[in-house]
Amino acid sequence: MYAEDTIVAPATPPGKGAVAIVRLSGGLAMRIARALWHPLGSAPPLPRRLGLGEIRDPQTGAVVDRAMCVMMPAPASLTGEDVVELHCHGGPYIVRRVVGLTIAAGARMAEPGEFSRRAFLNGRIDLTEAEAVADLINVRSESALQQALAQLNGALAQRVGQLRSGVVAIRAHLEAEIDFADEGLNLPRRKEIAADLARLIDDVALLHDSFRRGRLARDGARAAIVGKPNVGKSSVLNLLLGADRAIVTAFPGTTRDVIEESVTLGPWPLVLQDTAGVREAGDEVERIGIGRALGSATEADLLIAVFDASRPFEDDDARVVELCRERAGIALLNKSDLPAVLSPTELLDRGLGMPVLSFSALSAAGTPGLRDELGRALEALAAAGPADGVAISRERHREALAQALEALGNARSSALSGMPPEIVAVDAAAASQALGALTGEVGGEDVLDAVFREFCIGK
Ligand SMILES: Nc1nc2c(ncn2[C@@H]2O[C@H](COP(=O)(O)OP(=O)(O)OP(=O)(O)O)[C@@H](O)[C@H]2O)c(=O)[nH]1
Ligand SMILES: [Mg+2]
Repeated sequence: MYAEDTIVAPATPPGKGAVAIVRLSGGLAMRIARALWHPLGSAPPLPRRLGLGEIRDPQTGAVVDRAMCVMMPAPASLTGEDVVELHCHGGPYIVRRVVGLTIAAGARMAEPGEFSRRAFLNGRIDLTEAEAVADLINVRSESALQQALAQLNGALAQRVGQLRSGVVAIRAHLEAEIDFADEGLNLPRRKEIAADLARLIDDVALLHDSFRRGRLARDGARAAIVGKPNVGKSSVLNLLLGADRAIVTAFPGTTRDVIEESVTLGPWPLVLQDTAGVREAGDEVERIGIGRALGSATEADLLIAVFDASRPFEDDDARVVELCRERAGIALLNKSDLPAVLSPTELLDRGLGMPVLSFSALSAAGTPGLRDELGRALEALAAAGPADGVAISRERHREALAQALEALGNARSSALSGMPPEIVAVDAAAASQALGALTGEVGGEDVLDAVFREFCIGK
């Protein structure tokens, strides 16, 4: 990839629409635009102002489209380079034709994420802001939107910057020691530095632990619906979805595989998983399905455990109670429209540690209560992390913070055990490096490749 190339790509999705935007960035962008686009009326438009004109094929002079054009000169543009947007009529043929003309005039097709990558390389945005752009486009809920917007506004970058300044202050302290002390750190200084490191470790750990909330806001929590066969798990899924997604029959062992669907609960996205009924017996297919059900239950953030109020408690129910031990979630005592045999008290006596809700998937009785309980459970999951709401949402962020934590921990033990200040400084430098990698201040091409790979062409 050569930054001096002028790149072009449609900025709008393929297909028909009212308007399609073809975007150019690079040193030739303005020249290419002037060769193709001719303003209607007298003067060419001012920078950053839309003007109406015609796009013409420079070879033949034939009009290709009537289109608006906006020129955004460097450096105050999306990418930090000269940027031009041609707002054409939104038909796939027109877009192909206009892109073709720009390429004939010297542009080349952009690679996925190349506009954002250039914005990053030219210092317009940091890596976390670039990731926020990708997140914004994939948003499916209010919580994901707010999280992506905060990150786009630099909330995460600022927090990481603060942590990094903390490390820099400690390093400065150490440098002074290295310059002026000839034998190791003196005791009061050492304790002071260790205390500073301990405070910093707490702050980094808080941000590290916000991953769960960040992921929850971005991707949603997963709730597995578990229970023995025929208790009404698939009926509960269908009820929450408001659609006949899973097959429901009177035969135990109907659901064989994990069925996954997304819903939103207030601001939160929630992925519901209907699973095979857990029991000892069954054929090979059912046993595989039960294996998957148990896997889902282990991985899920929440469990919705379903029991049949019209049937006595059995060994298979006991397995479900066991599955719910120490887990967040809610238990449904389903089929409460039928004469009751199993009571909430008995479930609690049998060792179930979750709130129990009397429910009927048939009559929908208890649905508002279930939604409330799930909402509360999601809020509780989301409560971890810094109080100001800054949260990390990607494995990449978590790894960088884990590395910083490890390095700071090492620095602290070195300081406490009276190691020479140079040794402490090496660990502090590693922590600073890890934090810098998070925002992209430090790092190689491989990090950038990994971040921008998930972008589509035109972003
Ligand atoms: N009376 C009554 N019947 C229900 C209720 N919920 C589900 N059923 C019935 O119970 C039977 C089993 O329902 P499913 O939703 O398929 O149960 P499941 O737990 O998914 O069963 P498996 O997939 O076999 O594990 C069906 O005949 C449903 O119509 C309820 O609240 N009341
Ligand atoms: Mg089922």
